[in-house]
Amino acid sequence: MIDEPEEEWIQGLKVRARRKYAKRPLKGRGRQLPPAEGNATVVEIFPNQAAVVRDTGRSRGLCNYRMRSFAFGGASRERSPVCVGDRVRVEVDVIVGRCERRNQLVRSAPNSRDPLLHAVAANLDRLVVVAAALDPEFTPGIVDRFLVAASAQSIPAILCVNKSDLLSPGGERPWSHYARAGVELVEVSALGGEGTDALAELIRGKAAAFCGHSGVGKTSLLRRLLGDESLGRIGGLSAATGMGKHTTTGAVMLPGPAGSFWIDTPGIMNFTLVGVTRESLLPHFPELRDAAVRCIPDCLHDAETDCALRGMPRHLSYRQLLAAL
Ligand SMILES: Nc1nc2c(ncn2[C@@H]2O[C@H](COP(=O)(O)OP(=O)(O)OP(=O)(O)O)[C@@H](O)[C@H]2O)c(=O)[nH]1
Ligand SMILES: [Mg+2]
Ligand SMILES: [Zn+2]
Repeated sequence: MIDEPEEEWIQGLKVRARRKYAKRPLKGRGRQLPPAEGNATVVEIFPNQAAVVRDTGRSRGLCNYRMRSFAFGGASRERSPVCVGDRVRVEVDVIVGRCERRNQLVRSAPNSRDPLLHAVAANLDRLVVVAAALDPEFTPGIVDRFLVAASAQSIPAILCVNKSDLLSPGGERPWSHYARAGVELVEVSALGGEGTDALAELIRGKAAAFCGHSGVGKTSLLRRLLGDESLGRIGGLSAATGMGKHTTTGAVMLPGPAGSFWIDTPGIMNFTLVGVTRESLLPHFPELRDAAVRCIPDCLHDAETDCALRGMPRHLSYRQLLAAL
């Protein structure tokens, strides 16, 4: 067989190429810096470069990374050495190290066999889960997934229902039960400005990321909150699917009032639930956890007909996540 060695040779090349470019920590090099050593915050990522804002000023500057000084997340390879919200150490326009993260939101890549860890944002004080009242339709499953991702990283979440202008008076509000479950809930309209002052107050002075499906109005909201009509790009909805068009393509951190840093993110389907197992899922639904103490012995709170959680608003979301874990 003559083509076998050739194939091996090609495979060898591929393996070597993969080894060369795989972003694994080099032995003995790379460690995450303690937070006190950071002197800048990453605000946007570009290929091989990052925009940062230094602690000494508020203007953006572009930096390269010194690849070899980075520590990467253990066994998994990372898509980029830093993400938006990262605290870094900058020396003469070069990022020489990344500080330990307080928390991070990692995007899931369900179709990839050897997924790269893709952190969307790190070091957040709040996660603003944006949904639309209509156009696109309010989908509780995805909202709950975002809320669980935030809870698993100990990031207090706010559920922000946008496009309240599209609601008819007295119309149904399939999100009203979230307030009863203890979730901070605001109804806003980026279009008319209703409710946006209340939202601004909740995230004033904080690092807050806006996440949610494409087309729910994250960029429109940030334009309104920051009073900057030129910020980012706004997309319509696809006439064919009624869904957003993935207008925002990368996360970007925008300086706001009183030292706020607000992050616009691309419309993504969901975040990976890092560290959440079937056994540890329930506490991320506090109202279900509380009801579960009244439940039948050894109940999995899944399909059991006598389960005390049956009929509660988020039980279906819980069961869907349970099945996916
Ligand atoms: N009626 C109404 N439409 C809105 C409102 N906010 C945003 N829109 C519209 O919704 C569409 C999507 O807005 P974007 O701000 O681009 O949505 P996004 O969440 O940033 O979308 P991606 O960047 O794709 O994730 C645009 O056509 C906006 O004009 C609102 O409060 N009311
Ligand atoms: Mg956008
Ligand atoms: Zn039960």
